[in-house]
Amino acid sequence: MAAAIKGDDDVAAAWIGEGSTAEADFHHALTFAAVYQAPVILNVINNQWAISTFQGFAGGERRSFAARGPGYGIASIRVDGNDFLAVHAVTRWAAERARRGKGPTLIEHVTYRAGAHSTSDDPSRYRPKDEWAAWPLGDPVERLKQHLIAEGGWSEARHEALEDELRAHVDDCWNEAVTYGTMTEGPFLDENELFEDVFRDMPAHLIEQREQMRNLQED
Ligand SMILES: Cc1ncc(C[n+]2csc(CCOP(=O)(O)OP(=O)(O)O)c2C)c(N)n1
Repeated sequence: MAAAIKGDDDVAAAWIGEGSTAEADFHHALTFAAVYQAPVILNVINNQWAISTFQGFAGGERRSFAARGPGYGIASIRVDGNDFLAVHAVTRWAAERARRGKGPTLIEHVTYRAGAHSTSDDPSRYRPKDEWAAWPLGDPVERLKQHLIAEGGWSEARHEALEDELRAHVDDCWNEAVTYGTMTEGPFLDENELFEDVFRDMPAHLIEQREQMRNLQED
C-alpha cells in the first residue's frame, strides 16, 4: 500500500500453503487486498499436503483454492505449479495488473510435496510411500530441461555443467556459513537475553520464569 500511495510501481508478493488458507488471517488478507486494491500477488502453493493433512480438509476438493478470489472481487488463476514457463507467465500478468493499479491477483500453484514436510515428519505414516511417483505433473526442473532441449536452446552437457556450478556455489555458501557458527558447535547465545528487550518493564510472570531458569542453571 505504501508503494501505491507514493505512486511507485513496486509490487508485493506473498506465498502461503493451501492448508493455511483455512486460517482466518488469509481471509483478512483477501479483504484488505480487495478493499484497498493493493498491488499484491497472493500465491497459494497447493502442494496437496499440510503436514499430514490432505488439501481436501481445507476444502480443496469442493472448489479450487483459486475460486476463493472472485468472491472478494480478486482476479484469480490456477496454474500448473510445476511448469516454470506457465508460472512465469501468470506471475508477469499479475505483476503488470498490480503496476497498472488494477489491484491484487490470487494465483493457485498446483504442485506436490514429494518429500517430508520437515526433518521430524514421516510421510509414510499418512500417505502411500509411492504416491509421489504417481504425481502426474513431474519435476519442474526436469520438465523445463526437456522443453529447452527440444527447443534447441539447451543440452544435457550444459545442464550437467550448470548443476556442477550450482552445487559448488552451495558448498561454498555452506562453508562460509559455518565459519559464523553452527547449532551444535556454537557460539551459543546467553539464554538470559531471552527475557530482555520485549517489554519496557518486565511483567511478573517473566521475572518468575527467569528466576526459575536461574535456579535450574544453578542446580
Ligand atoms: C496457527 C497454526 N496452527 C498450526 C501450526 C502448525 N503447522 C506448521 S506448518 C503446518 C502445515 C502448513 O501447511 P500448508 O499451509 O499447506 O503449507 P506447507 O507446509 O504445505 O507449505 C502446520 C499445521 C502453525 N504453525 N500455526
